[in-house]
Amino acid sequence: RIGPTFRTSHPLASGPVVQPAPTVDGFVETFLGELNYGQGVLLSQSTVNDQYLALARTVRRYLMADWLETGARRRQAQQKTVAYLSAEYLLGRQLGNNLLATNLQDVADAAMSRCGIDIASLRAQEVEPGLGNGGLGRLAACFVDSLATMDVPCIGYGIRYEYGIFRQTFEGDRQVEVPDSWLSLGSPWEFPHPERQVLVHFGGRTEEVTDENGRVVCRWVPDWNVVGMPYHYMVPGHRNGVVNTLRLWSAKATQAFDLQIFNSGDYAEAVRAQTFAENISKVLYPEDSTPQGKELRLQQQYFFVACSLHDFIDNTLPHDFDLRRLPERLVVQLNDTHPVIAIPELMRILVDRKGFDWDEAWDITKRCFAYTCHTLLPEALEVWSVELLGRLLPRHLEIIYRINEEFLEEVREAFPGDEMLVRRMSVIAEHPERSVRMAYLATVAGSKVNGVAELHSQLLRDKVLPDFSRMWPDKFTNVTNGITPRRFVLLANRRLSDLVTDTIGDGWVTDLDRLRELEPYADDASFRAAFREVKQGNKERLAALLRVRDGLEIPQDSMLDVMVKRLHEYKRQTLKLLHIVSLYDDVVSGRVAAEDLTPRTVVFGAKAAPGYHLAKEIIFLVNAVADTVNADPRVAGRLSVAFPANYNVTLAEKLIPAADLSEQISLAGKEASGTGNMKFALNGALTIGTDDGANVEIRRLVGDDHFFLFGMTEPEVERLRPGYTPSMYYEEDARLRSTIDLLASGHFTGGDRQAVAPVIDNLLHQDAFMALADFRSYLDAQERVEAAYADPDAWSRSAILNVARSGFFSSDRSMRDYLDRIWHA
Ligand code: Z16
Repeated sequence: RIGPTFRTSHPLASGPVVQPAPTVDGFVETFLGELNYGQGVLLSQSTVNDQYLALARTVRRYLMADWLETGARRRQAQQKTVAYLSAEYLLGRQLGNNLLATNLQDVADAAMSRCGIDIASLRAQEVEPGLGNGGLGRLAACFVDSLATMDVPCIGYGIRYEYGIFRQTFEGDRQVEVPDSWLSLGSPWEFPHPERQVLVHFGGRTEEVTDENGRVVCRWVPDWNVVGMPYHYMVPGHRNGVVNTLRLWSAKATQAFDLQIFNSGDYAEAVRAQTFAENISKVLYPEDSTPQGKELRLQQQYFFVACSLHDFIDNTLPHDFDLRRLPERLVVQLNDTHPVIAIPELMRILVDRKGFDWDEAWDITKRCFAYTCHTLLPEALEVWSVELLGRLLPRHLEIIYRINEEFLEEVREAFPGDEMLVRRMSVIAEHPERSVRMAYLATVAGSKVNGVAELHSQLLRDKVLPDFSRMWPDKFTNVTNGITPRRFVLLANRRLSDLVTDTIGDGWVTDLDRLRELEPYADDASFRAAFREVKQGNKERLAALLRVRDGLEIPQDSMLDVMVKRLHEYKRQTLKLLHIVSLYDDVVSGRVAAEDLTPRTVVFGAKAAPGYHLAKEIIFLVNAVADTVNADPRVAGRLSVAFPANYNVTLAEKLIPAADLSEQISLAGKEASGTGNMKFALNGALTIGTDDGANVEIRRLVGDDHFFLFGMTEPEVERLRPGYTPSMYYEEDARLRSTIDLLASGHFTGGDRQAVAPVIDNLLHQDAFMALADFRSYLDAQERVEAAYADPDAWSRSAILNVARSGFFSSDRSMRDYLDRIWHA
């Protein structure tokens, strides 16, 4: 701590924190105060950005009393706290969410219009904090929302990247990445806390020394360090007076470091050193589920983990806390392998700094951690070379080795004489280079390991960690992902929310199972008509947005078919592309009359990792097909393709409520869960999907008749895998052949066959995710979609049943499952 905490018995110090009046007058007064005294401008001179910042600071004033009080209550109660450790939080815009949480939407609207301000333009001014890549980061944001709404003590720990996920633009149909300087116009939602900054060490060596009790102990002699500066963000519960904290760390150079170099007279070197330190939290790595093993990324991971554990143990727990009881007060949830270095870090704190003996420290550590795995892709399971880890964190490497030695002894005892097994289970891999398997470390140390959907958890046990699940069957569990209905229904889909609330009351917002009460209304013609009006309204809102945002025209009387998610081969955007080309081909070849085509607008949203070349080729091809199809009068009004750039949470909130059809078409066994699938179902879209991830559970809940299933099952995929020959499907299926030939001909690329070659060659000769094998089945399912869509009453009945039966996918339920199965908090 920098200086002692202020303590006084002065009567004002224990008095209540005062909130501004939640009236239009009170709001106007606070807003003008913020504008004049906070921002330092007159209303008459203010810019939209000034007004946005003042509005944000006004809203946060209404949350402040609850925040301070929640903090005080948590310090008093001394309950078990969930420390959610996540390298990513994909929060989305804060203003709308916080107005919703405080129930100040209408007051704020009225107050702004009294000031002559259009609040919509202020909302549009906010740059969303895009501190995540995709599903994993958005999941973390949904979880902290639910925990606040459920009044569970939780601190979300993470990294305050100066640049979040890049902004995507298209130039000549190709993705170009622009840095996301989300902080540059001001950051009204964050609070720096220099009094809680933490020093983090790196590098150097270890040595053995004799301590004051004559014991030989290990000491880490690091050779450089940085400071972690925490920034706090409010996480309000839904209208319940609770505000939890998200604590994100930013890296700074240490003063001592600076001074030393400044005194040496080398100014340029000092500045360089500062830049070096600050690089650690400079930018989010833009890879979703295929991390590159870069040194800076390991630095980021250790940086935020070391800050977070130190913060909890030394600055959050009472000063005299007996750390033997740590597991009663702390449970650390590891969001994927990114924060797994926390395990040796806690061991180091306990053994090297707090003087515990190894066994006792290990017992405490094991009871504090639990690990969530989010993938099945082998390339996504993080591994750090021993060379790198030993260079950056030599003491942690020693600790990992000792954990592994003792663990492998345990394996030998449980399964005597099986040295192959010992080698397979070792936390240290020997090939292709000696390295640390972070998922294994997490499994050895964690009290629980969970997958994120039933199928995924099963495959995790059977395919990814079979030896571990044989050794510790009870360690493995499932918690199916969820999404927050506050942001993704109430905020994103006001029309649907009002209809639902008018019909069954507003209890569903915090008890999503109550959507079941809508089931009978699926058979009520006037409800169905109202439901269709909601969808139509959302489509119009989307069309208006895309017109100004992207210059795109979305036809109104057409099925809105949406595929939005990161660009990845396993997710199979190319399968969707083949479908579009085959529909187009049907018409231009004269096989199908344009009038017989179901009017359809396909919307894509997807970012590709900047170094993922094939993914970027796929983006190019989608754009090229979109250009050609949209310009061809032969399919005008029947088929169009829109690919708005820079899909993010803000766009998702507009797109998803407008969708009729949700595309969830990954190869079975590859998508751990998916969460977009849940958002669509809850907003009344029907799913066309494979038997993968949480699709399995969605289909089981909504019913087979209200879900368009296609494609191989996971066991079928595995049976087909050996000797899979994609060109065989090309040879044997005339429709597929015609589709691929049209693509390959250069028809969509101004005659340039070279431009399509990377994608076509891959499909015909690799097709690692078997798009060609599922093509036929996908087309058949799309025909079932068209038949169903032709009957608007039956379609809306199905859509209503999707909403009514998807309450299970609330992240409140996910949190209850974590609490019951893992945290026991
Ligand atoms: C990620 O977003 C996911 C997995 C992963 O290993 C790394 C990242 Cl950055 C995704 C999964 O792909 C998705 O299926 C799942 O729904 C999501 O994590 C949340 O669990």
